[in-house]
Amino acid sequence: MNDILPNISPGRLIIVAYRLPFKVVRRDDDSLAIVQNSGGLVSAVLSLARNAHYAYFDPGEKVHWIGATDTSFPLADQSILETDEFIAHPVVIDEQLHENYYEGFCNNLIWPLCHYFPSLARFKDEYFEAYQLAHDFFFARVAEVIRPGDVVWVHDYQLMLLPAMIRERFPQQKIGFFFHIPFPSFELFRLLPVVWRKAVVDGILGADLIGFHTNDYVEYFLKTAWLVSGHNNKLHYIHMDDRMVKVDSFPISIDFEMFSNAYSDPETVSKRNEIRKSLPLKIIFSVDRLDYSKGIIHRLRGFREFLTRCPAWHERVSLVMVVVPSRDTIQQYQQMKFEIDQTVGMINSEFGSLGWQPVIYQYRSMTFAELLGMYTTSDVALVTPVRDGMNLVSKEYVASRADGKGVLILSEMAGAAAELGEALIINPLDLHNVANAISAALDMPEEEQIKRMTLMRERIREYDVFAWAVDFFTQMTMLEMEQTRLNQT
Ligand code: GDG
Repeated sequence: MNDILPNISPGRLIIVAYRLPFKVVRRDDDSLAIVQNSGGLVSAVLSLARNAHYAYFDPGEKVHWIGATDTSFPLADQSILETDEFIAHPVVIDEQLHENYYEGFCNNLIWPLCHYFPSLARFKDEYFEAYQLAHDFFFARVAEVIRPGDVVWVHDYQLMLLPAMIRERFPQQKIGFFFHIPFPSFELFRLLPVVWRKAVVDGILGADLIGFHTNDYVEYFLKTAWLVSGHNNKLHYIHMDDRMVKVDSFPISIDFEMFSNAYSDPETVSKRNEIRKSLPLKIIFSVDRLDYSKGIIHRLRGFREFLTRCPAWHERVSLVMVVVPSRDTIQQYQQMKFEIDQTVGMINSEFGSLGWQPVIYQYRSMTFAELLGMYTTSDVALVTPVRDGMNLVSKEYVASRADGKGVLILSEMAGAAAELGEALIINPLDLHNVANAISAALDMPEEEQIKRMTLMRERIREYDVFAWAVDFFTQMTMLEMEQTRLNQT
């Protein structure tokens, strides 16, 4: 990259995301250490920083990560805030502020609006005040850390005001922004009060490069930027007074090789044998966090419809449905869980027998080995969000099927559907459509499964999470070159 871009001098990479990707552990000698969480974003960032050929960042520098901590983080001991590759900068937000900022503005307003649940959105002045105030805390950390030449990469809906705050104080800084959830159509976005929606759009436009998962989200954002802020675009470029902003799609991905290699990992093999022994039937698998956007109830209704229509499959197939606990202190989520529990009970009591449980339902999280065991054993993965920014579970299922077998049923409302056209694409709200897809998946000949899987695997292998991150920064670099050229003319 340096050869191609001799004039670009590498700076440090500063990630700002709502959460720090670390947990605190106590060592045997009682001292504390921070341990990196695993996760797509962390791996992608590390690969960028480690790749010496990719000279956008200074390889001699650690990656700085600014993010909030949970209360277990021992702030007094600053010495543990550094790992071999990261320097963590904790942002401390007190409980009351956090309640209105994160639970309030982020999760009671932006999340439901962006996932097309406007009836669940709560509009409270104190939410927006807290959202702004919380940004001051994140910004203070950025201002402490930042140096000329650094690249700041801001993530997601919890930090939409931050790019403009950084731009105002550090006009020359290179700033990227990535949005992980769906950006909704203007008809949804316009429900935000006028001042709030303008602050949000102008906040995001503080970045040089703005990334979304799909072209649809890009189009919705561009239209919103025009209608809310009067900024028009030409082929995804917005010309501000003194600079250029680019808006584009970067479909986030996964570490393909890790999932693919895990197929033959001894731990996965042993889990697979365990599962096959205890459940010698066809297996349909689903796993997601407890959330109304994930379409868990719709999935159950579709499965029930399938059982009603296809008695020949009774006693021969089970749906293994894992729901990972999330936000379950909130009444709305408790209610949702109650409805799921009830629906599972109804299906099992209606169709089950002494030797057969149609839905095997677990409300817990799984270890990575268990997850891989399920991915690689399941005949069908049933992924039915009613709205999802991307959906990594669908990509992980495909990547882990190194045997080429298995069928993915995927909601058209997931960002991933734009890339995984060989899946059986369904509308999760249409239970007949879901039921038909389940039946087609269970009947699909092995040859066709392999044909579809192979195409999807190749696509994910090619554009994995590392390619995603490189793509983002390559575009940042091109933008910078273009800007330099324009400044010189
Ligand atoms: C947001 C957007 C977008 C889940 N349960 C267990 C477990 N997981 C892992 C999966 C997967 C991840 O969590 C879930 O990723 P998703 O993409 O499905 O969803 P969100 O968490 O809602 O993420 C989403 C994403 O950001 C990235 O931009 O795709 O649309 O909503 O990696 O494997 N992992 C383990 N045990 C579990 O029980 N080990």
